[in-house]
Amino acid sequence: MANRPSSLTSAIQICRPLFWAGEMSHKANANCGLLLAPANIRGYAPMTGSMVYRLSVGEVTAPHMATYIQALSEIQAISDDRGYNHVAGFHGAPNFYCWHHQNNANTDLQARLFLPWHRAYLWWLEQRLRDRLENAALPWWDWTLVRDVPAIYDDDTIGGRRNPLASSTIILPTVNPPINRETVRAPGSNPFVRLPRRREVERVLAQSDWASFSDLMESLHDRVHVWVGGDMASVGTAAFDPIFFAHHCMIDRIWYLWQVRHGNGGVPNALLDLELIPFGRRVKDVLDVQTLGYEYAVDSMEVPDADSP
Ligand SMILES: [Cu+2]
Repeated sequence: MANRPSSLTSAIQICRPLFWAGEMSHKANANCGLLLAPANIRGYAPMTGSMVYRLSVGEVTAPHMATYIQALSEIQAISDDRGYNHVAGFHGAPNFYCWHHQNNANTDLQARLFLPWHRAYLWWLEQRLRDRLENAALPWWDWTLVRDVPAIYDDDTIGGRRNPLASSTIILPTVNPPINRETVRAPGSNPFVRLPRRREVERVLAQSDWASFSDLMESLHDRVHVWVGGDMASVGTAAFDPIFFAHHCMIDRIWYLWQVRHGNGGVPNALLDLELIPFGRRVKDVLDVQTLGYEYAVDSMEVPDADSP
């Protein structure tokens, strides 16, 4: 599966959760809006010109990783508001728009915006990537299966060039003291924290009400930040480490899987109209991933190219 013969066309199979498959009923699958998408999608090209398929973090030879790496290295080189450094600053320093544990630095409001705010955040970064390469999509790091920093995020160089997945340069001249350095990690160095296991995720997915699900997700999520360590362990700098987005993509995907199973019914009405600053979207605008232009392709497999002899 990892090595894709070039004579074969990759097909992305949608809506067939792999490791929660046993728990997914056919009814849940049938309700999944993803069935609007054809079962076989040639290559990774968006079907409508506006949809991308998020896949798991793959090998350096995987086409979706090559596209992602190219787009990411381009936006890391941009210093204005289209660039990675600027977007990373939305989460932590200098702007701290992010929501964790019902709090945000910029308001006294208490609201369970962790999942919707971060979904809008990922979407925002994905748009900046897609400004460079239309097919670029965030990959997710499934830390229940890959129990270490994925190799592709660990290598200093890829193809003789700087690896944009390994680090980024934090440039924060206006914070006190100013920061101008590469991000760092210390994976697994905290003896009190381990990466969440599949059964823990399954337990969280079984929660049927929004509040319990959101809170348990958030604490699983916290552990991964602490496990990666270094900049990831601090809200102020976490998003400057490119692995942040692979981790949060996994979180967003689990929310998506929860939505397939439980719907949105439990999201309180009071939450739906809250604005997700600075993305110009409200909670109700981010409940359906398709309207944000992406899907989670859960599995990929090879099928013979119909056009090849
Ligand atoms: Cu986080």
